[in-house]
Amino acid sequence: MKNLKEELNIIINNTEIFDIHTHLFPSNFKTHYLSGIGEVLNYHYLIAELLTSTNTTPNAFYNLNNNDRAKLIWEELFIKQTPVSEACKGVLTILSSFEIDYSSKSFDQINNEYLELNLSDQDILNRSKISNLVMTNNPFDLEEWKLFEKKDWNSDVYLASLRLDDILLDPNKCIQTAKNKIQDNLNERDLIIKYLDTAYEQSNPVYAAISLNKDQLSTLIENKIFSYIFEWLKLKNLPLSLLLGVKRQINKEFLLAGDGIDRVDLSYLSKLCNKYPKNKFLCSCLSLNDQHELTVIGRKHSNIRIFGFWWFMNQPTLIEMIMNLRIELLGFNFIPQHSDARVTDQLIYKWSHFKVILNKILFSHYSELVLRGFKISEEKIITDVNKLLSKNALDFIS
Ligand code: RAT
Ligand code: ZN
Repeated sequence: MKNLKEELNIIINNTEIFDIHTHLFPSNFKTHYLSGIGEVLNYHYLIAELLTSTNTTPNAFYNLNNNDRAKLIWEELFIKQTPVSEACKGVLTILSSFEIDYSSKSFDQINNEYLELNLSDQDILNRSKISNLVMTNNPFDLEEWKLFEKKDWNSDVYLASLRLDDILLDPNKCIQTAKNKIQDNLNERDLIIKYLDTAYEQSNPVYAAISLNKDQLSTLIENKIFSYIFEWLKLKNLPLSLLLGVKRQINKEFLLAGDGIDRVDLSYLSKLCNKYPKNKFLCSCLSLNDQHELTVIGRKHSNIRIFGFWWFMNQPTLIEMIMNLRIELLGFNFIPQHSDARVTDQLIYKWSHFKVILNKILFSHYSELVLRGFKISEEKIITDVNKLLSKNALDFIS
């Protein structure tokens, strides 16, 4: 085998990725598809940075149109300041990957050069080696759900997931939506289940998902509607993805950029795994505080699979530390990353940044095995990297 680092680099870059959690939509779904450098600059991670590091008020910012927002973010975060945060570096990774020389240029100049690239979503997926990705589909958002009335997009590439947050946040709205659709005299719980059945038939989802704060996690186990949903998920063999530890709107004025972290009690996660041993759970936690316990839970219950570095955890220093911990406790039996991309072009940076860390971490673990006389072959590395970037996720959802 050639130099291990080089070999790893080649294998990681040639392995196809299954991206298990995104907020992307196919390009034909024009009302929801986001792409281009203007949208990349409008990312809520960058909006939060702008609103906390400059004099721009949320009100003034949100009164601008998208183009002017992008312009302001470019001027404030990339020209006046040094764009050193992870979200800022991501923008620079995208521009430099297309060899756009952005130094001393205005947003309009960069935007024009970027538009000339004329990138399709498939161009970006190919470039990032994404074979499939999972969307976030809310069956109670009827505008968004119109996607499934259309047939002009590739449902083998863009896979569906049922996002169920609304059932906890606004059960009455969900019951009403179900009533309108089902038009039957069923009780509330049967209405919801029947509505989910319809949504399932329409979208063929690979999992259902819900994000939870502290209170929502600790009461999910006694939630009436959810006890039926767990049964339904089991019947469908559909995992439930738990996104744990978000506190929505800690600063309401920031809108989508205003969510923060909540302190969850992961003993409730263990209780869920025990109470529903035949249900499958995917799980990602938002706070660094929860990562050690989550990893231990991943060793204690075979019906849970840890995935990704969610949102505030998606920082290189944290990824390196926690991914090492996960490997030390779980071997390669977890799903190391998802992109959470909202703009298709973000796939480029989310995955290329992660691959650098993956390379470094795998190199150090393989080197330790070599020191102990273990033979690392090219085939072994290909198998491991394929597990990490694709197979573990595919196996768990199938
Ligand atoms: O990372 C994000 O973009 C967040 O705003 C959330 O969408 C989060 O990932 C979620 O799925 O709730
Ligand atoms: Zn997300």
